[in-house]
Amino acid sequence: MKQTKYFITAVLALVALSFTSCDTAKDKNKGALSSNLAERTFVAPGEHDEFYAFISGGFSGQLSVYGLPSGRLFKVIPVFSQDGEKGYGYNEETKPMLNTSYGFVPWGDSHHPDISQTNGKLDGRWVFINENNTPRIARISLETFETVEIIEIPNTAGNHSSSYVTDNTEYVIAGTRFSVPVPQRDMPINEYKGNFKGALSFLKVDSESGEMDLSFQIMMPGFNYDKAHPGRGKSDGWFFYTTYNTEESHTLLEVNASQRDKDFIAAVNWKKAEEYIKAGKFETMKTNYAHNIYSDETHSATTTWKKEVKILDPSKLPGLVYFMPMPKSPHGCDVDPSGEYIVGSGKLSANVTVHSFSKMIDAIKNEKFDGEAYGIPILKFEDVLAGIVVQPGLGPLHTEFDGKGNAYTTFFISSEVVKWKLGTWEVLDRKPTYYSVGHLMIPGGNSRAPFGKYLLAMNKITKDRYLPTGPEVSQSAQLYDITGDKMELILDFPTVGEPHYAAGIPADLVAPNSRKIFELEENKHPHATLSEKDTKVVRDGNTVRIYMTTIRSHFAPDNIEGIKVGDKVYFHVTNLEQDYDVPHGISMIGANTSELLIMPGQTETFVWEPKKEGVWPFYCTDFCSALHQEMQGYVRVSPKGSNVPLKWSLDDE
Ligand code: RUQ
Ligand code: CUA
Repeated sequence: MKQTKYFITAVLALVALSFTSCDTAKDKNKGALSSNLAERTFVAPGEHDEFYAFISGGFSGQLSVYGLPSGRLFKVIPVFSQDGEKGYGYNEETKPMLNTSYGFVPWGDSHHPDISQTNGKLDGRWVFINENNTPRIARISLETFETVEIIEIPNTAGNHSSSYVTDNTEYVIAGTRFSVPVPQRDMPINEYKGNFKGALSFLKVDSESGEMDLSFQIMMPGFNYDKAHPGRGKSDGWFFYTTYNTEESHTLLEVNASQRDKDFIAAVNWKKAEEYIKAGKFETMKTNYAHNIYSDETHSATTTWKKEVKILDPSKLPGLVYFMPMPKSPHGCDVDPSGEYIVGSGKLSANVTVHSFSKMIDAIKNEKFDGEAYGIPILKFEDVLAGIVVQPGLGPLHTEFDGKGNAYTTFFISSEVVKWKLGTWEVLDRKPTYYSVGHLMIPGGNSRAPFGKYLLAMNKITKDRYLPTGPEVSQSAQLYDITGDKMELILDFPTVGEPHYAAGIPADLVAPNSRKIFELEENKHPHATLSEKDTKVVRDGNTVRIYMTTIRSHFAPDNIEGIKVGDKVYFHVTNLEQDYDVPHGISMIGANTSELLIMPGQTETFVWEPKKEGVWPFYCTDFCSALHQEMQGYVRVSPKGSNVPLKWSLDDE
């Protein structure tokens, strides 16, 4: 009897053992597990993704468009950097988009995309994104998926606490990470303290056109303004900014800006700011900044130089700004969908600290202040504290929300995403990320109505995740299914550049409005050619303008003579196609710019300055039809001073 018992135990143990080893084996080659995961991210051929994800490119300066859950890359939208693929920043039409008060800047550092909202819900009209290095905010149209506006931000350096929108996209904001002398001037660096300033900018967004206008700046003390978030719902009307270096140190910040136990969250009442502006309580400062707008009618961008900005001084304007103490150099500043909780992530703190909007309002009403900084009242930490998530991980950075009462915070140092409960502050789940996660995104996760199905983590370090590609490896994004109690990592995919934040939206809020063509009869480009019979070549001194058209599968004209060395030749090319997905390209040997990629109904221009006599071909760069290879032409270039007459033709006519 005893023996039988032993025998059964032994068998059970063996069975258990074989189960374990079987599980481990499966885990190792990820057989059943990965086919199950693959199903959840698989979008069958011909089917569409459920979400768009707009992922910032960081040092690429661009914004890439991915599908979720597949992780497929659809487009890289050029924003702050030139892009030879699309001619952006190279063709004459889009060059003005990169004008700044520092001159033409061909590169940018793009950080935080945010989708426009109506009543605190994503409305799918525009994406805003900030440029950190040469302070700018861009607006991208979700009809054309093109950058249609870039505005420079004056008095700013390191435009990082940007570019988030209010509940009704009344404003998109920009804030300076580095404080600087305002106005800029020659002065000793070690006189920083008390003299440098931090500008917080409020850009009004036109509710119809989306056009931005720098309404006013709040001139804050010389701290670093790192991240920002608008109030939502009950806290609509406020904006919150994390600060660090409240020590106002100007050197070795890794030590000197980490002295204080607490920095601040700056709470800015922007409705109050509007009142002060209305009441004329501002100063007008002379400045100079570029405002670049691209028109879908002229297919061209123009730069307007703005010369003034309205400045509000918070030390003199009661009720405009309050400081809430927040532990240890906070980075992320995130507001939950109800608008009650303001989450600050102290990079050097072991905890995540959450402040309460209603407590803040009470403390302000009761005037319970704990001193002031440069005339701005400081609230007492305990009076505004909602709760603390105790020791959830190391190096908290950013938090997003699923709309079901949960928050998700990334931890850079401990490489994980931690799910915790709003109100009880308990940690519910944690999952590793590979590796060193920065931002995370839940579609609509910073709005009043998140779509809490997927979470995208954006990692700084990739190491062994993909095949090696030399010393530089791609950054990676990781997708988690967050519909269950526990998060599940279901996909990782490489990203373009190094993403800082992303914005996700259900595809059906965007896809139906996506533009297919530009109407030819609405083309108001000053050098458009609307039919082949209107094509021509015009000389004015050394300047030659070729008014050219494209249609499958030829250029008109395709033979041009009478061009001379030393000429400046403008190719104004109009694509006559009126069908979806039929762009034509054009490239010219010896042109020191990029090709053009011209959408149906659009006109674009490049400049060619021929340096050598001869007969030089041009061709279409976009495989447009079975006869794409036949889509080519010649330009005859004669020596300077030659009298070969100007001539152009198609089929010798
Ligand atoms: S900020 S993680 Cu612009 Cu956090 Cu990048
Ligand atoms: Cu047109 Cu190829």
